[in-house]
Amino acid sequence: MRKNKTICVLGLGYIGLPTALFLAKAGYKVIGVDSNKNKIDDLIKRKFPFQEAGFPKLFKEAIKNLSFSLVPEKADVFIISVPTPITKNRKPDLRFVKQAAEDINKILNDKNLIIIESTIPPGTAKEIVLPIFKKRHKNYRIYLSHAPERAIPGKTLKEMVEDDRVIGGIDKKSSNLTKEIYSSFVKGKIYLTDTTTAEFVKIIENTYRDVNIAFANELAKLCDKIKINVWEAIKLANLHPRVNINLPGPGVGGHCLAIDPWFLVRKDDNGTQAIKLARTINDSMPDYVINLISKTVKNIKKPTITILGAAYKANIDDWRETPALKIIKLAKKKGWQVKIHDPYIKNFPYKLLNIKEALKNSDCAVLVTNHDFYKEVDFKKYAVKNIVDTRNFLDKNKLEDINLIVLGGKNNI
Ligand code: SAJ
Repeated sequence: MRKNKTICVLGLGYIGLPTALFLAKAGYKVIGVDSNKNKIDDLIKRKFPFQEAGFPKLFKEAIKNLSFSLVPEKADVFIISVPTPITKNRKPDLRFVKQAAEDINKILNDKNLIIIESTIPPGTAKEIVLPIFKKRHKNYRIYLSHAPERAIPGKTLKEMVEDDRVIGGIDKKSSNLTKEIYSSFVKGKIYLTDTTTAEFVKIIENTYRDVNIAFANELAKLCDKIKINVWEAIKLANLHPRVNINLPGPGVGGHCLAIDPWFLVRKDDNGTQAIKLARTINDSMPDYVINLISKTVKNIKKPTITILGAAYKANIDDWRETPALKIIKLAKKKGWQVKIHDPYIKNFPYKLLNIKEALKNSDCAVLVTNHDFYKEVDFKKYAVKNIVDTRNFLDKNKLEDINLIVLGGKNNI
């Protein structure tokens, strides 16, 4: 049965590519589509655009049912997995989703199923995407659904298989057809609903986390003022059976938490005060980190600081929306010299140095990303005088004689 179906996956990013691989491994004939020629050329040569444990093995298992193309080809099922960024004014930018729908439209057949994986504002499938198909193919029976993923970068392959999923179709048949496709590799439960609810659920999951982290960041600033340690306070509060506060940090990065809440805000600007405020608090953290660094370098004329970790979170090479970029820009604006190190990132807008060069003659090392790599660094060997630890990550016992400021620790203000 599966072998008779062809699935065309549009957008081979962090989710589209593994989805294509899982479906090909399950026996579907899969065409992976991306407009980036270099990416397609690399994939044909089996070079992966990002690092994830298990990728080469999965690729090997999938390859016999897999082909790559720069443009969509005729298929039974189309999966749209393209980016949905926000504009400068923080409005949803649905350009890529609309383009994907237009591209599919040119080759669409009666009774095809279109699945939107990309995170989209509530109402998009029904109000924006469906009319694109209906306009051109008035007499077609079109099946359409939203099947958002929940996998967390760093554990993508594991979570794509194990997580429960929510699928919303424009009708029951669309939901059921989509469930059948995903059941080929998802071991978690699959819950069915309508498209707008599925769109909403995906976004409120990320917004919940963003608001929770904003609360933690606000507590960190407060603890600096009243001179207690926020990390200890949160740990103790979380012992309560119904309290689960996230951790503070240098700000919220990644393509999800920093973006998706705006999709809700733009549905009702006045009715989403808590969500908006959370975004503002999280966006303010790089400035707060700069203030902490300033305390350590205030007597130095043109200080040199070292950014440790440019990825948006630990042990991955993804730097989309990373708070490190904002910290670098703010530091440069102050006239500081900035050196940057990251053990995973290959290409970054600024030059990356090895750890020795990065820490040489540095006035302050700033731990931005809690990569395990930094646990092993001997800061004394590199004669580091000041450290700002924005994640409460470094082992204090190894840092005696170094002036250490922990975000949300005591005595910072
Ligand atoms: N962060 C904190 N404090 C915390 C947790 C995270 O400051 O306690 C920061 C991280 O350092 C990072 C940012 O938040 O900069 C986001 O990281 P994350 O690990 O919270 O989430 P993402 O963006 O990698 O993945 C999220 C996940 N969503 C939820 O956990 C609700 C993932 O399950 C989604 O699939 C993914 O978004 C997505 O693609 O939407």
